[in-house]
Amino acid sequence: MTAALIVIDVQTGFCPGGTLAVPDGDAIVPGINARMDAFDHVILTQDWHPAGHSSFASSHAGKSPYDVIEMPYGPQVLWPDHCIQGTADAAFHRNLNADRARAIVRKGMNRSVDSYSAFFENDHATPTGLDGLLRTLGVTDLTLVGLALDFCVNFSAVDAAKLGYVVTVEQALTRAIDLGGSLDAARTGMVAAGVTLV
Ligand code: VGL
Ligand code: ZN
Repeated sequence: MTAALIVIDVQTGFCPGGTLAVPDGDAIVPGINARMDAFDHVILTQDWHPAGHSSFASSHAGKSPYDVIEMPYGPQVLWPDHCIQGTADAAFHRNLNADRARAIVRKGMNRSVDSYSAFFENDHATPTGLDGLLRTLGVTDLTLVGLALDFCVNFSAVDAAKLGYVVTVEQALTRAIDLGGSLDAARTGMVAAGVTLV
């Protein structure tokens, strides 16, 4: 058994004061740092959008943040502008121990497709490369933590289970956005996919 800790999007933009702040998002940082030494590998993901990204409400005339639109790949929640490449908002939380990371996987760089999952863009087809990295490292078991539980952690956990990994989400080291029942739906979907929620 080879285990990796996958730390999802623990970035300034998703913490209080950020552009898409998850309530209490920064509270999980010390606990995540403390968990790192228990794993063979630590991987960080980073939401990394170009300005004008299609997931931003500001890119769609007449739309507001949290409206939902139909994209070629399915429904897409529109967000405030967030985590724009190279900005302070996109940086990891300043207290996250990024030095321990074997790799940083960036996602959401394709202007026309959002990417919640660490494994695939929201078209559920375009890979990020993380699966290949984990396989060549011999990783079998994944523990996911980070932000936000009902979006990027959820999509990453479900994809990981579909790819055949043994997947655990440590909920105490996550926080949720909880938009229109998204948290309950995420928990149900993760359990149905075979993810262990602790
Ligand atoms: C996320 C919304 C938009 C996340 C990223 O990290 O959960 N949510 N981009
Ligand atoms: Zn994003």
